[in-house]
Amino acid sequence: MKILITGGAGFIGSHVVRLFVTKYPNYTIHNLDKLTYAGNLANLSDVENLPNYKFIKGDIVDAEFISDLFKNENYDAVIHLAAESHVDRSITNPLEFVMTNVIGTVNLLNAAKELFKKESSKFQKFYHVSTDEVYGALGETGMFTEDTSYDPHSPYSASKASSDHFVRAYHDTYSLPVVISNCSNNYGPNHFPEKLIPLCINNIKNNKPLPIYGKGENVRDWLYVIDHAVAIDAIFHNAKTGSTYNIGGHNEWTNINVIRLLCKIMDEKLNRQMGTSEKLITFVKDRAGHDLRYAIDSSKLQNDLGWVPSVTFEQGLNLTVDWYLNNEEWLNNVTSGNYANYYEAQYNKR
Ligand code: NAD
Ligand code: TDX
Repeated sequence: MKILITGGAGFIGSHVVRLFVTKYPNYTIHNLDKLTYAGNLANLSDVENLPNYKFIKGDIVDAEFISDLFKNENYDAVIHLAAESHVDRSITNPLEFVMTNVIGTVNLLNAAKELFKKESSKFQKFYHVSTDEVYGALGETGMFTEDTSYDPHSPYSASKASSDHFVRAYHDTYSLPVVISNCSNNYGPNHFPEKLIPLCINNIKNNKPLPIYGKGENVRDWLYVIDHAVAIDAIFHNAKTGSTYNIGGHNEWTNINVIRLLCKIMDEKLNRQMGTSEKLITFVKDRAGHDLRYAIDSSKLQNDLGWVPSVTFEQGLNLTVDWYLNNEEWLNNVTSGNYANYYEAQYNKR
């Protein structure tokens, strides 16, 4: 199979690309990424020379470029992860999220549809990677299932919900073979340090305040990123066309308890007196429209495809902290002012 993975230089995409190029040496994997601030080719330096891997720099918002790419490459399948992904940025600049997450997705769907309707077409799957945030917020109880109605609250989740609707519409209208998964919060190596966990790892390391929105009582359901990549592999290969799967690890934590656990792990690893890092916790103004609680019911995925998470939260957080402490250069590069120029220069050298 020749598969186009979009957003493969980002956090989750890089783990998906690595899994596919190493596990399936007979597949050809093209990684299409615009290399925004969140895209980083260093995430894939260990696999970039494999013969079945190719990087393509490009913007999914550019309809003509996408259409030509599909015509020239005649893909068998797409796994679509490219997106603007940070809720706080969507509050500041919603239009960028509409462009990439909605228009970009529709451009890919159009190109896939054109390929699919050709008589000689081998196109067999458009896999859209989405989020649990499309379902809105839960109260104290209940879980999101695949049948929960959409009720997005942030510009980010509204743009992802819109893209999900377009994907389903292309299935129902044009018979495009699509699959969607909606996953809970990921954490792990290569996570950009604007998101809660890597931000706090970086700040604890540098003795900076840990900004907790509101009272820290919001609940997220955390999943180790490699477990998400493994679920995507299982769904890509086994899910029925037109189906949806929720992905989550039954692992709900309030934000304040996540950060307390992180502080404890980092005190141990940095040989600091227990309790040192917790003193950095600082309660700040709440995020606008902050969803109270997310929780995913992933029993369909577990029952149909036998997927289960491979690590507990404590194990995953330990692995994550180890990765950040062992990859100082990566962390320093992405947090330095020269970051964008640095990676553009790396790319131009290739
Ligand atoms: P990320 O922000 O780390 O990476 C996004 C990638 O997309 C980057 O490499 C970026 O350069 C690329 N990109 C952005 N705009 C582009 C464009 N116009 N054209 C081409 N490439 C572009 O995001 P992530 O956290 O890895 O999320 C990946 C996908 O998974 C997203 O669709 C997101 O909605 C979804 N998701 C994320 C989480 C999570 O916890 N991070 C959970 C569930 C679902
Ligand atoms: O500084 C912070 N302080 C804080 O209290 C940040 C950045 C976040 N938070 C809170 C907000 C959330 O309740 O922590 C929680 C997690 O925040 P983020 O890491 O920004 O993630 P979230 O908004 O939950 O969205 C994430 O999960 C679903 C990803 O960024 C999305 O791309 C994914 O779809």
